[in-house]
Parts: sequence; C-alpha cells; structure tokens
Amino acid sequence: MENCYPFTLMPLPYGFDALEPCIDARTVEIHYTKHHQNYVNQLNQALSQYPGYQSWSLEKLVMHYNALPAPLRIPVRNNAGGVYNHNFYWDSMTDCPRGLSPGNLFHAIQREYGSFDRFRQCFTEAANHVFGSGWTWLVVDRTGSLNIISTANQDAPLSSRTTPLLNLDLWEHAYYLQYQNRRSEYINCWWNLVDWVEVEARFDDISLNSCC
Ligand code: MN3
Repeated sequence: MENCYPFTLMPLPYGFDALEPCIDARTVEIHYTKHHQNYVNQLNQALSQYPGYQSWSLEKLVMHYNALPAPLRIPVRNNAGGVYNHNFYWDSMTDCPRGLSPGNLFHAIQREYGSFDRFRQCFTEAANHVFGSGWTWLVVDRTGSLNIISTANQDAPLSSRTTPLLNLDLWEHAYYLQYQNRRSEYINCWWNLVDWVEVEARFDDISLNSCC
C-alpha cells in the first residue's frame, strides 16, 4: 500500500478462508473488507481537508497525532491507529505457520520469561484481561528488552522507544461471529496462526539497526 495519503487497503496476504478453523472465512472477510477498509476511508476523509499533512507516513501519523491541528487529532489517532494495527495483525498471521526457531528472538524470550511456554502464558493472560476493545502486543524497547502490553481502542505502542513485534486484535469484531462470548477460545486458537518467521524478522531488523 501507499504509505501516505491517499491510503489504500493493504492486500490481504492470504485468502479469507486461510485461517480456518481458528478464524473463519466470514470473520476475516468482514473484518478486512468492512472494518479495516473503514479505518482507511475515515483516515483519508480526515486528511482530505488538510493538504499540509498528506505527506505524513502512516507511522508518523500514529506516533505524532498530537502535533496535528486539534480537529485532526482524534480522527487520526483512531483511524491511522486502526489502519496500522490491522496491517500489523494480518501480517502477523500465516496460513502455513511454523514454530519459532531457536534464533535471537527465541533466546530473548527465554531470557525475559524463562521459557517460550511461560511467555505464551503471560501474553494469554494479558489478552484475557483486556477490558473493552483493545489489543495485546509483544514489543521491544531500545535496549532489546521485551515487554507484553495492552492498548485500548486503536492505540498503538509505536514510539521512539518502543517497536511492536506481534499484536492480537481483541475487539469483538475480530471473533464474535465465530466465538460469541468465548474470547479465550479465540485467543488460544490464534496461537496456531502466528507467523513466527515474520515476528522474528521484525526483531532481527531492530537488533541490526540498533547495533550499528
Ligand atoms: Mn479489528
């Protein structure tokens, strides 16, 4: 997708049914073509009246929405966040998942959490504790430390200090058609979809950039 105005919906990296049985095709289709598309549309609509900010990248809008004119701040916070978070969510899953290989990220997880299973348990607990609409994330800071955090609404933990590695959408629209109130089942099944090759590549990119 173009990384500045007018923003377009990113191509979905797999078919609507690719994440079945953990996320059914109808949920993916509505989530992507309606919800995600709507964040793109609303972001473009907000920026259409402000040509001075149309050159800002998606990441810059997410990180610096507070520097925008007052009428733009909330629409950009919600909708640039919505676009960024959903791009990241679809790209964090795959239709042919493999486990995390014993590379840099695996060792960082072991250092921080003791074991991969313990990390998974901590992330799952954080996700289960999200109240209302939000996201749970694995992030890395500038020192290479990992952290699990949750954000409300469409806020993203992207800053000069923090880089996201993995996210999980906990809005009801992400699971309700299939799971109704059984959010913890969605969370447990989602682990089978994580694209660890992609998550590890994000981590390795950061280590590379911070060491040189
Ligand atoms: Mn969503």
